[in-house]
Amino acid sequence: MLSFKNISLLLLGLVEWGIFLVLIMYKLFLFATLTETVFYSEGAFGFIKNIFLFLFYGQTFNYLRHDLVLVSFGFLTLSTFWILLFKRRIRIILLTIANGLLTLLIYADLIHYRYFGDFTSFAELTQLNQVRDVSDSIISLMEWKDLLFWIDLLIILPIVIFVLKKVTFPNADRKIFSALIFLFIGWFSLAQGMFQFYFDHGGKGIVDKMISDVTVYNHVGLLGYHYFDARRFFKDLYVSKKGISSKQKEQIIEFFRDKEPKINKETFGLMNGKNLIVVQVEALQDFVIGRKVSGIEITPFLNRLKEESMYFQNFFHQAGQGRTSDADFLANASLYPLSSGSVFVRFPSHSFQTMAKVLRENGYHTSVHHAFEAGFWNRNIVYPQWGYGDFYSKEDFQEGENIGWGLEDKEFLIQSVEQIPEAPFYSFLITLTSHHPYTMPEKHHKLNVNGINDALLRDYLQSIHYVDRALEEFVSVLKRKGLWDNSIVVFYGDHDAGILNEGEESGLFATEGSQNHIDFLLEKNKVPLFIHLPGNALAGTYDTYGGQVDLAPTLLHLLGVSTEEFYYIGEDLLFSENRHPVVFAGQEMTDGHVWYTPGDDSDFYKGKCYDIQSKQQVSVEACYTVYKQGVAETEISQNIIIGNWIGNRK
Ligand code: GP9
Ligand code: MN
Repeated sequence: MLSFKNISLLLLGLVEWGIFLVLIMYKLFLFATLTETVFYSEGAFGFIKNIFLFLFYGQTFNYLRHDLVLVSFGFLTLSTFWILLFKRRIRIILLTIANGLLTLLIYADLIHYRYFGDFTSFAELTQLNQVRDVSDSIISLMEWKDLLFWIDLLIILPIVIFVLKKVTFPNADRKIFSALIFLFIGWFSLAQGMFQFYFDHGGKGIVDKMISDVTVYNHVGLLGYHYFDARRFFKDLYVSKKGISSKQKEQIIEFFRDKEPKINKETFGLMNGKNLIVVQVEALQDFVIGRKVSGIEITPFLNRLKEESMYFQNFFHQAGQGRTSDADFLANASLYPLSSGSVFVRFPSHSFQTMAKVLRENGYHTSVHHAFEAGFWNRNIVYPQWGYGDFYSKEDFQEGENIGWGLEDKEFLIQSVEQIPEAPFYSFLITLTSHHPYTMPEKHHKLNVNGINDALLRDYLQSIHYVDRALEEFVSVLKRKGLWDNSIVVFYGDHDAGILNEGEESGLFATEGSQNHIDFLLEKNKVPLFIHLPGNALAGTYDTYGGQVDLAPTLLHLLGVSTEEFYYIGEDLLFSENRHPVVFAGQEMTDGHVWYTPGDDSDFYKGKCYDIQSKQQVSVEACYTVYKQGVAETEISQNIIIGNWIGNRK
């Protein structure tokens, strides 16, 4: 009977489930608000108003992606409708647990977003043991207002405990009928939202290429993103078991068959038999080079080094979510990293033509040094595979002063020199002191940064100033040991520091006051590259546009190892004609003439193209050639990685 009483009872039976849905939808909205993504600009009231207008008048708005709301609602309903099949007591317990778990996921995404600018991924969840090591960074990323995520649980938990203890529910309180209705509603919302995503917004392209996690989120919300991320993770697992398709194999072969050999004949083999020392410096960006604060140079040592070595002033980091590990992969394997997750984490056992492996085959001794947990980024699994004879990690270093994440760089670098194997050798060193959040004890603050308001920028500059001195001491030890004059010594930054905001104090500091968007784009990913050769050979400032992917061919060519037959995407930086583009994570790219920024899906024409010289936006067509090549290079890299191309060829 459809009496008033019956309807009321039905609704009452859905109360806790309804509350759960509202709370999680609210938290997803809160997430968007705090990260200033998608629909935040309308505020909560505007958001509700827009949903209302959409539901009753079919009006859609740019800022209200109705599919985004539908997908979130659909996922929530589909994943929890079955809870209605249980008796009320169990239902309440299950919903409370589901609320706790989803809150944890959304909150982890928030913290992740604050640091990395995107969300946690399935591949990272399998690496949760690393969380312990980053607890300091995580705490610094928390804010008081984040309590809004947890406050409902703080209120609900005592109520739940009370209700479960004191209240006896009637027996027949299962909601089979309601569960079925909501199964249908959930499925319908999800299907509707997904249809929109696939048909109206290029969803297939977005998910297939996974250009960026944020793009997926922009269309299908946080839960939708997690669904596609998990789907990709398991697909990868399957793909890497099975290998790549024969069409993809042909593409790889064709790509390298058509690739022009680019060797600078004058510099090839110039450093035959010399040692190679590569120092990857944590978060070192280029805007600090040559700059002063309160009349003091930020990097006095590197500024002097500029005169004695090759300094590339248009060199960029190309790391993605894998951060330090991506930079390491780019530099050592000359392939672009994955669009999501780290190669170290997702495919730690796959083979690559790494510099260590190649040089080892050429009679070099090889070592890698990093004073941190050996398991971080799976290094303990990856490095032996990559051809390093020795991996020196945290436990191999004697105790010294700890700053930030661990042993400070001076001690780290000096102790590393002791560990370096006998000549000829290749040693790869990864520094750590200048890691986010860049805080150091006061006594190490040697710059006067009083004129700067942005606390993070202040700490960053102090930290880089400190590292500059550490590098100076490192070089003086190399000189004392006679290594400076028979080694190629390389310094470069692993990735941006995550501190530059366009138009704000930090961004303006980096662009030296320029408000031009192009100036900001250029600075944000630029890292310095110094290649010092014995006798200051080839010293000078180079304009060539290049990135980390170009390091291995450049260095191997100097050492007289040809990479012509290698599956390397990079090109010798000393060969300056007709170069390939610099491609960034997220598929921005530049060739030094134009700069392409993609739109929010994979459609080339939705992107923006800028002319670097005139600093003006130009017709997107002007970026087409660069885009075509950049996308091809990225796809080839991904297939080589995922298909374990090098490993499977043996
Ligand atoms: C720690 C270091 C961390 O081992 O690699 O670097 P990150 O990837 O966080 O910049
Ligand atoms: Mn790093």
